[in-house]
Amino acid sequence: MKSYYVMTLFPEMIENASSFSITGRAIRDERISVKAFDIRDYTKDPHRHVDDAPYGGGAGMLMQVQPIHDCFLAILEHCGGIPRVLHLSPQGRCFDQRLAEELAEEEELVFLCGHYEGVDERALELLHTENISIGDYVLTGGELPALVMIDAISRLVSGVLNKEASHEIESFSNGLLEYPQYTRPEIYEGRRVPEILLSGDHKKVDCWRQRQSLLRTKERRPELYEAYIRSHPEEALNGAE
Ligand code: 4FN
Repeated sequence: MKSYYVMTLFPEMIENASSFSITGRAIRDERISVKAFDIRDYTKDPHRHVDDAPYGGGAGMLMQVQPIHDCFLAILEHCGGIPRVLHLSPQGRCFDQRLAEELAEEEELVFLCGHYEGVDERALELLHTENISIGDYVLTGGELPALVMIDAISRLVSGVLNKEASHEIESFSNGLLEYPQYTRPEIYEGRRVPEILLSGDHKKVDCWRQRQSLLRTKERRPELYEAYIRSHPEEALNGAE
């Protein structure tokens, strides 16, 4: 079983969100475990404070090193090895499918979620954190990024998806966007499902879908298209589209 430990000031946010859908089932099936550790439980401050003003002045508060360090030491007690510690941070390397695949191989992962203006630098040094970002926008904390990562990673863990779904993983993560998809009814407000999808000719359908994926990716995510064509040059669209 893969174990994911989340150091956070809002443990309910982690436990609640991961109890639904595919991650929820994976937890119940004991394929993964997601445990939130409340950093506040480890403070030695009589008023249970976990934050303080920055040395040198400036706006806002920082998370203090002591509760984070002691929380981490408590997590280590549950770990078999030395886990990678991922600090969710706008200063991080961008999280992508390739990193999700790499992290899905790890038996244990620790996530550190920041709040306020961030974390005392010494906590990051002591925990040997790797900074990871989910994208360029301002957030109020690292919990949603940690949940995004756990969602993307867990579905890659063996046995978490059903057979049909895991068959789709390869095509889903080949680096192209999905082709347009349709379900019943065949006509809605005069809009028909493309004729080829009703033809029953699976070869033609596959061919149409692959071309639609390439067209869409080139149009909507040109940088993903360029990366795909570098590894599959024979599939390049000829430009007459
Ligand atoms: N964000 C930016 C620049 C400066 C600050 C922020 C910002 C939460 C603790 C970090 C944000 C985005 C993606 C964690 C943003 C992420 C966070 C993330 C995050 C509170 C301090 C903070 C230039 C990116 C807009 C707040 C840019 N992925 N500070 O959001 O934790 O993981």
